[in-house]
Amino acid sequence: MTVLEAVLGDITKVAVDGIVNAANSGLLGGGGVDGAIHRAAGPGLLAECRDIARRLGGCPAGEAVVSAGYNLPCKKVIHTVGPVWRGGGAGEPERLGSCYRKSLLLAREEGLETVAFPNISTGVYGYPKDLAAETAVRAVKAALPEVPEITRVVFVCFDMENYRLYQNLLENR
Ligand code: AR6
Repeated sequence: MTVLEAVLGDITKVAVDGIVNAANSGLLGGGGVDGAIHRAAGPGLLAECRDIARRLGGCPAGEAVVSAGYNLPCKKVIHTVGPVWRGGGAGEPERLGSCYRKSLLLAREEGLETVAFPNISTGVYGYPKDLAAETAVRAVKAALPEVPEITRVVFVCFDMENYRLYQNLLENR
């Protein structure tokens, strides 16, 4: 059975096979968790992201692409693009759920057994934290049967509010 857990901390420090980045569709870095991941990984990550962006023309919201981990402790970084919150009626829950599902499918394809997610879209993109947490946990649970090799999924929370939300949701699983 896959273990789902919430931890409070910095995703660049978590010991897992793959971490997920809350990127933007240009894939060329940014602030928040994206900035932290690029800083910790070093310049090789930006070079590879530039190549991916050139090849694929970027990454639309709800999709995911994979790169190496460079100086990070993980093997791979999965870059997914969350939706910008526009009030909830513009397909935001579907897109956000898709970020989690597609990231797990890609992790499986890459042979990763342990994966850490940040709280996608809940920073600059303005998604309400409670709604985002519910969607994240629901989407991950729904995808688990498709990714039986994945043994551990960590929700890495950077603030206490998110940490408490995830702890509550995971207690009631
Ligand atoms: N480890 C874990 N979580 C973090 C870290 C960290 N080191 N740093 C921030 N967070 P955001 P978004 C949390 O804004 O809303 C970027 O510029 C943060 O507290 O990083 O999806 C991209 O390039 C919040 O809970 O991502 C895009 O342009 C969560 O990570 C845009 O921001 C997500 O916040 C994406 O916006």
